[in-house]
Amino acid sequence: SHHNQHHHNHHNHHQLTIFDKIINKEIPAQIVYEDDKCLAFKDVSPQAPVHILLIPKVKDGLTQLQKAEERHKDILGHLMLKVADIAHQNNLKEGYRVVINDGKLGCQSVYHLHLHILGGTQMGWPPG
Ligand code: DGP
Repeated sequence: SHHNQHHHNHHNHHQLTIFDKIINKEIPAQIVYEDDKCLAFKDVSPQAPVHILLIPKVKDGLTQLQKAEERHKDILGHLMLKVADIAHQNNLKEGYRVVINDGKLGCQSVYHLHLHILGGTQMGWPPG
């Protein structure tokens, strides 16, 4: 039923995701930037010549952007401010795309907030 599906998703959103294993170095990833608060690594299924995911190391309920609350302001600001550094380090000097897929209709598949940084080619619009 719709109710059960909702309950199922709600439950999943509080569980660990594959990104926790990447943060904990339990599975390998091509890490391009790391500090005490965040981690950036190459997407395993790149949708552009450069496709990097940028994530907070501590999820703290930030399964997706629409769950953001006041307490997340610092980490959200930190992520936003790191995008340009990471993009420039990966030679995206003439521009790039930053995407957050939020929820089912946004095509989100991993419920640990992440920014996609895409580039290395002319991006299209609308994204579809
Ligand atoms: P989204 O659909 O917005 O939730 O994006 C999740 C992205 O995570 C998707 O582009 C593929 C990527 N991804 C999933 N599993 C792994 C993994 O194990 N390693 C890496 N590097 N990326 C992954």
